[in-house]
Amino acid sequence: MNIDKIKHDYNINGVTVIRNAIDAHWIKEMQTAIDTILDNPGLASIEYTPNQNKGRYYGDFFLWMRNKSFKDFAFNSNLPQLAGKILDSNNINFFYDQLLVKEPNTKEPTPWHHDLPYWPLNGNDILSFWVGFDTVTKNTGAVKYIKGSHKWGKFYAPASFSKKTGYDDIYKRMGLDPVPDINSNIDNYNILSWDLEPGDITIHHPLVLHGSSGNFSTNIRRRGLALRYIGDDVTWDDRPGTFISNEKFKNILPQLNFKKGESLNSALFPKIWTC
Ligand SMILES: O=C(O)CCC(=O)C(=O)O
Repeated sequence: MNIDKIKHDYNINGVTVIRNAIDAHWIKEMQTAIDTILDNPGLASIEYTPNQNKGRYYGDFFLWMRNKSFKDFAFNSNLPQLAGKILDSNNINFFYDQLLVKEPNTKEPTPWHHDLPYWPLNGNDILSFWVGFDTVTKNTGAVKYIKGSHKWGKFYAPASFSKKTGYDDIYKRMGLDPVPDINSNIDNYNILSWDLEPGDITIHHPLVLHGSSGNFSTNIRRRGLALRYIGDDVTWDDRPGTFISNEKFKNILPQLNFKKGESLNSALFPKIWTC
């Protein structure tokens, strides 16, 4: 693994891929863990696919708090150290994990968005790994990224992944410009996307625009997990309209009580790596 090249590509493009980054034993353990979660949805989980549609787009958050395999993977795999090296941080805290499963025949896309506006955070030392636990292709909803968009100097309003989740109203409180209509002008954008085998990962910057199509396969699943890590310069930001304003998050994070400018270092966002 060439860390300098990974850092270079991540910094220039806002996203990069690493092949064979995850050991096979994690893949097996996590496939089982994900299926357990799918059978036992959590308090903050969201079914993005409307009842009348085929397929299933399932979202869930902070899995590490209720499943030992998710916690082990997030804390004890090679990912925290990799985050530290890419971000050049002395310490890495875990922000949260987010499950994004698109079963076969799911037509719901993930809208174009960038992540930071959803989060009560300030800082640059933040990254997400996207780990696929199936073979992921364009047809099954491989995530697409707009090359270099993390350097546009934009902070777009969060886009709601589904109309029925209650987020639409929350996100409007921010008064930000919406993400432009990228799909109607797709030729104007430089899109990066990779087919992935289990074990491959992508790494993306919190301001790079990204989204995905549905899973149009009739038999191949798309089980994806995004893991968000934060480094040295990250502090709490209490601006209104971030995802924690949703009642669902109050169910799973009742103890949230940070003030603007505070470090997140705590039992909720634990320090899991030091250089
Ligand atoms: O899995 C997807 O479709 C979108 C992933 C995403 O938005 C993220 O990893 O931040």
